[in-house]
Amino acid sequence: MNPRERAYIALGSNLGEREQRLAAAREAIGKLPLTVILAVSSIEETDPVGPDGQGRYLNQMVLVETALDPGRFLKQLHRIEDENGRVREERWGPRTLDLDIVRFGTRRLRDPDLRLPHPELPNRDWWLREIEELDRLAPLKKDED
Ligand code: PH2
Ligand code: MG
Ligand code: MG
Repeated sequence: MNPRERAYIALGSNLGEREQRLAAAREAIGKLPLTVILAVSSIEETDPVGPDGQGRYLNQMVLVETALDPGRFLKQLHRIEDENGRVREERWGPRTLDLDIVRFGTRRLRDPDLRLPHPELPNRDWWLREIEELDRLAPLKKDED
């Protein structure tokens, strides 16, 4: 088994029953194989970044420990998005559920379908707040990285 790594997963919804979508996502993430949820941030309502005329987002972040690799983890997130009515349309357009890997251990990846850390991390102040909150809720023990 791979060593377990800490991954920060961003949840977002700005279409339909937003709170229910986040709840469904948390539940589905909690059921992923070789994965446990370490902490869950508060939910924050944020102004949409992207095309005009879309609703505000509910955003939240989940910290997990997983032995899945990033590619397999991402596939599982896409499945959860699909099961929650996600339709892939315009970039940064409205969506029922968006699940993004923000950080995955200390990995740096520049694949076309997965970039780590997420390139938007410095531009999204709510992500920075959520990471801070998660690190407070689940501090690293000595000898973990
Ligand atoms: N996600 C996007 C595009 N715009 N805006 C907010 N406020 N929150 C998001 O999660 C978000 C966004 C695509 O990843
Ligand atoms: Mg996103
Ligand atoms: Mg996404």
